[in-house]
Formats: sequence, structure tokens, C-alpha cells
Amino acid sequence: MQKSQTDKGLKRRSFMAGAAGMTALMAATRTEAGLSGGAAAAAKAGLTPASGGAAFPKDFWWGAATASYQIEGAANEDGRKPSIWDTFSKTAGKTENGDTGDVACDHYHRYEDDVKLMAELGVKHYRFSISWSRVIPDGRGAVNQKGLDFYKRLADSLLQHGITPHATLFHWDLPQALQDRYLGWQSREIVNDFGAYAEVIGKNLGDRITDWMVMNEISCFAFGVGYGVGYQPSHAPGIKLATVKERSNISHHALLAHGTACKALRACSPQKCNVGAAENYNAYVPVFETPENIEAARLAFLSDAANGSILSPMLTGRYSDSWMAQFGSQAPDIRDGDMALIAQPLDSLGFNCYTGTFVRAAKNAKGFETFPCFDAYPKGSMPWLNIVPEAIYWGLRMVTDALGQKNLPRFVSENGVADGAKPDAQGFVADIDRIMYYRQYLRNVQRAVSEGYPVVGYFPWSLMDNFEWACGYTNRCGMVHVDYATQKRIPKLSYSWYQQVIRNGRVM
Ligand code: BGP
Repeated sequence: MQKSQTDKGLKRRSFMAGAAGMTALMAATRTEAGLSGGAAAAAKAGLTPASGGAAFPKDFWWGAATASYQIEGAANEDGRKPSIWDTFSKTAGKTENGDTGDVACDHYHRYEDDVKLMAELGVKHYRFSISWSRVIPDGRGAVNQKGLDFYKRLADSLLQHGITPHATLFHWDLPQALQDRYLGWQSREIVNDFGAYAEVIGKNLGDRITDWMVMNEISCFAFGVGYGVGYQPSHAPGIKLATVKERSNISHHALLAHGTACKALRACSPQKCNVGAAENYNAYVPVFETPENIEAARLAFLSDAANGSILSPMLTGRYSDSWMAQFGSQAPDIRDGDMALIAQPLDSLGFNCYTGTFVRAAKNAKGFETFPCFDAYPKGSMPWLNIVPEAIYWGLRMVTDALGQKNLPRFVSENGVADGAKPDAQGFVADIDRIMYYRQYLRNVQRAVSEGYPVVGYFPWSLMDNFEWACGYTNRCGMVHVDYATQKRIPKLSYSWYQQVIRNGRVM
């Protein structure tokens, strides 16, 4: 009873405001000749948004993100050979509906139109990844000129539209030949092959591309979803391991490959370049911001296994003490010189942020306790995606507070959610849930900026709907709807929202 009365009251109030605004708008539109009707009318009616609030710096990188296997298609064209994702997605039962990336968004052929969509959106930065199997189809040895040419054309098109290319070298699509030859990331041999691949990329694309992220989410492909200890993992290569040590070695090899590639890119690029990484490290949110709970968030960040075993060695040259203690004899085999190689200085760090964990101080040995999100906690249309907007602020801040990297430029390299809304008859998606999600997260990015943390950009996931790994085409994370039957692109409501954010340089 109480609730329905409140609802009624609210509806009436918003109706009144809308009616008054509309009358003023119409009157102003008639009289303010010379100014664009809507804007002038809105100004006169006092409807312009406050100019203060959540402003971003002028040179903030407004971007969008994608990855090769998820959008390119053309899986068997121009010399490309299979990656582990081609093999995996063609194995019965591995992806929803048996979906594969064979065609995906056909971006390989439609990249020019996609770049135009980005230009209209207003992004000045674009994060994509390079398919190792397109450039070096067997993972080592012969270089495929046609593969390189595709990325040259893409980069040129971006640059012509005033968009800076940011390329990831490895977004999970390992050449199948290396999986067959020595079990891919399970062998230390991969480090040299990855270094050689990075050299080819630096030499051939470094004239056009100067911003690099070496790997995407080491903890994801090397730990959680690519390899499982005691369970069948859901992503390629989908290997069940016997021991935790094997898994620790896989991420150690990935870290060594990261360090080797950082050096190779710098040594082989014809001009100065910016080298970084894109990691989905875990963020802990003080359940309310008392000094004790903030310290608890820092302790939780440092004791987290993924942070301690990926971010910590990458940025500080040491696996975290708590991770080493926790893993004991299951820690990786570390050789002399490994840690120095891994900890190459980075020019920037990308943070893939989707969710987070609440924490508070506790009188226990760890000094904190966490609060897992229960089933009814607000979620996006991905079952694991608990909506925790403050996680993006705390994740960006902890690079300073927990890892001591006060001046390291950082940016959001991914942040997104799948559609809840369905397309209408014209294929238009009114994704108000995505707008809500982006808005809340972006306000928290702005908070980090306004407090002086060196946050330089934001790349939402994703520019357009794409092959979402094991979910196939059932998960749609784009600001642009893709009709896979016709390959028609239809910008969603969030595309228009983001356009306004970029135009105004502030959260709308
Ligand atoms: C990240 C990956 C992206 C993208 C995203 C969306 O971990 O780096 O490639 O797939 O997750 O999540 P999901 O694939 O669960 O839809």
C-alpha cells in the first residue's frame, strides 16, 4: 500500500516536470532563431546540465575495446591458420550452440565501416588485438605478409580518422601449432617464440602503432578458465592439470613472455613506444570508507592470489609473500634472472574491471574479512557479474596504495556488461541497463581522476557485439548491435549515451 502510493506520487511529479519543460522548450524553439533549436531552447528553459561535476581532462583517452578472434572472422583466409580457439570452439559441447569465430563480425572485411562507426562515436583511441596465427600461422617461423598487411590497413584507417591504435599482442588465440608442438603455455619454450612474434610486430607495425598491451588477462587464460586443477575449464585450451604447480608454471611462462615481448617491442620499434599490459586484477571495496576498512581493502588486494602472482611480479619483480607462502611447493620454478625479466618497466597499466569484492577490517590473522555477493545481489546479464561500481575506483587507486606505483599511468582497458534488453523490430536495443552500469563505473573512474591518481583513459568492452568465448553469440556486450545473419550494425542507446559523454567530457 505504502509503496504503490509512493510510486504514484513519483510518476505524477515526473509528469509535471516533463510537461513544464516541454512547454518552455517549444516556446524557446520558436523564438531563438540562429541557434540549434533544441540546445537553445534547453538553455533558455534552464535545462542545460550543470557544467561542474564529473569532468574529465581534455586529453583523456576515450576509447573502445575488441579482440581479434572475437570479431575478425576470415578464419581460413589469406594464410591464417587455426588458433586454439578455432579448435576448441569446433569441439562438440564447448561453446553455446556450437558457435565459432569463423565469421564473427566479419571485421576482417568490414573494418573500414567499423572504423567509421568509431569515428562517429567520437572515440579517439581504439584497443584491438593482433592474431598471432594470422601473422605467424605456425606460431614460429614463416611470417605471413598478408596477415601483417591487414593490421597495417586497420591502423592506417584508424589514423586517418584521428584514432590512436592500441594493440594487444595476445588476447588468448594461441596458434594451434604451438599447442601441438609443446603444449603451448605449459612449456617454457613458448617464451622465445612469443619474443620472436613481438619482434616481428614491432619491426613491421611499429611505424604506425606506438601503444601496446602485451597480454590480456594472464590470470584468466593461465589460471581460471583455460586450465583447471581438478575441474574441466571452460575456455581453450581446456586442459585439466594434475597439479597446482603446473598451473603456476603456466602463468610464470606467460609472465616471462610478457617481459621478453616488452623488451622486443622497445628494441624493434622504429620509434619510441608505450608498452603496457591489460590485467583483470581483483579489486576490493571497503564496505564503508573508514580508515580501518580502507586498510583492509589494501591488505585484501595484496593477499589476493591473482594480484600476488601476476600484478605483483609484473610491477615489483616479486611474487607476493602471501602467495608464495600459500602456494609453497606448488609455486613456479623460478630461474636466475626470471624476476628481473618479468618486471620490465611499464609505460602504463590497463585494468579490465567488471566486478569487485566488499571487505572490512577484522580482528583475525589476515586483518580483514570479505563479503561474498549472494544470489540476489544486483547483477548484470552475466551470472558472475555482480555490479560493484566502486571496484573500478579502488582498483585504479590500489596501484598506488598497495603496489607503490604512484606515478604509473593507468587506464581502464575493459569494463562492460551483456545486454538484458532485446532488439525491437528494427534491431534497435534500448540498453538502459548498460548505460546505468557504465555511468556508475565511470563516475568512479572520474573520482580517481579528481583525486589525482594518474588515470588516463577508458576503453569500454565492447565496441560491438561479438563472439564471447564459451558463451558464443548469446552474450552481447557491444554498444553496437550486430545482426549476425546480415552483419548489419545498429548502434544501441548506449552508443548515443557514450557519444554525449565523449562530446561533453563528463559523465552524463
Ligand atoms: C574479458 C575478456 C574479453 C571479454 C569480456 C566479457 O575477460 O578479456 O575478451 O570476453 O571478458 O566477458 P564474457 O566473455 O564473460 O562475456
